[in-house]
Amino acid sequence: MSLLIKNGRIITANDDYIADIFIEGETVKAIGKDLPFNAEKEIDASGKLVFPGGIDPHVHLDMPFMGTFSSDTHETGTRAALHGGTTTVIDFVLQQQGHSLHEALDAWNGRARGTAVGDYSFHMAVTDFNEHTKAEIKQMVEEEGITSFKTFMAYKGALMIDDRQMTALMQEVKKQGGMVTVHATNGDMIDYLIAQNKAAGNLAPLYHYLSQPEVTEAEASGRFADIANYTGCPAYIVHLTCEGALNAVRNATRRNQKVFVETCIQYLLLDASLYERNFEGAKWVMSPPLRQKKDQDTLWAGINQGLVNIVATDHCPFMWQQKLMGKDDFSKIPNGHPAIENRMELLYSEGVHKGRITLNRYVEVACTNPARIFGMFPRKGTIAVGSDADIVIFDPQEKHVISAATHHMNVDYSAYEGWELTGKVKTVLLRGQIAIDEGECLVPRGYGQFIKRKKVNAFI
Ligand code: DUC
Ligand code: ZN
Ligand code: ZN
Ligand code: ZN
Repeated sequence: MSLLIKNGRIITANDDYIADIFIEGETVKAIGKDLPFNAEKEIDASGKLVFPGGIDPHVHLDMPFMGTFSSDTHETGTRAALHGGTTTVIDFVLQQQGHSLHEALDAWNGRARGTAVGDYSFHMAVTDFNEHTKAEIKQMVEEEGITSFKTFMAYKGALMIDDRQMTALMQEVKKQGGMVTVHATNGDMIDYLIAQNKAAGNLAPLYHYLSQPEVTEAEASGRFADIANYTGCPAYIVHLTCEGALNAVRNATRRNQKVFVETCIQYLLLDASLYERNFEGAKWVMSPPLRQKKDQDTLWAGINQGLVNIVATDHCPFMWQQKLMGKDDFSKIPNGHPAIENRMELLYSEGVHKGRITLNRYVEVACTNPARIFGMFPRKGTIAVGSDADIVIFDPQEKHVISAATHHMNVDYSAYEGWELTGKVKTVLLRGQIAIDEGECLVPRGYGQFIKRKKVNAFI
């Protein structure tokens, strides 16, 4: 199939110009003014913005967690992502403690292969680092194209590794050309505060927030950066939420260390006052929790300072019935919120439309940096000759309202119900196919491909 997108305003991380894009098969073949090609299909993109497909490098699809499974499968989650202009996601494979990385990968392949609608890759979460796991790191990098290794400094007894394991893992990952990523919060402090609140009869969602104060994240972020600096391992902090944690990263830059930082859309837009709504606050029970307005300001500034490199979601949806598991005990509320479909439009409306970030910055943090940092660039994350034709045609004027009644995620509430946005995804291409057009998905279950990733270049 060949396709010509005419007269769109093409935005990449660096450029902003009006041109035509000629696509043949899965990739972009030519870009220029008045291209002299005949295509089987033409799309008039006059007056529209044309972005690279969004990349969300932090999602949890069909994940066993806290006694249940996140409610979007690889099929429903990637389809919803496409509706919102995200063409590639990176999902987390979770090693079970006492088991191998391979067993976990087999389980995730079993759920995602042949079902995902959009393209996807995997991070490998190492929850038990030992001699056997160590031997598997090289295989993951060399054979599976999985080059990022997620760690948890919290969730003791299920996911957490200690600093001894962290140091050893970083040494091995560095050697094999990978990157270590982290959920950076102090698990022991949090476990103590949870127990203290429960003992005092403080059981509402508000106490989820009060059990994970800013210091738990700032401390762990600094400790992680220090261990990474010592080992020389490329390092990335997922879902950074607050001023204290960003200051730990800022400090690391003073010794010329680069620590990559991801925040998530909810930490830019929502704050902890939502936990004052009694049990309704469970909709936003996630870890780390939402923070304060001053933290939102810090994060927006961090994006513009180049300290915050990526805006992801940590999409981890649960049905309201699942949230009710914690009706009488905040520590049993499954952690996570749905956003995979809303990220690109929320960030455009609240970021670009409201003048907080430029169009180029928008593409950089939502599309290009995720591809660069995680080894998919330039195949993904930009609009260029030879790149995959993953393209979003976007109407910057159209207004619309977010609602669970109209979203495509498999979850029965929206964390952004009633939000009025300016700017809407109109058409989405994934590897040259029209995947979404005017709210309809045109590619089948199983269209999504697993994307093998390259080794890490720490100096991007
Ligand atoms: N935080 C969440 O809110 N959900 C999934 C895992 C995590 O760390
Ligand atoms: Zn296997
Ligand atoms: Zn996390
Ligand atoms: Zn997560």
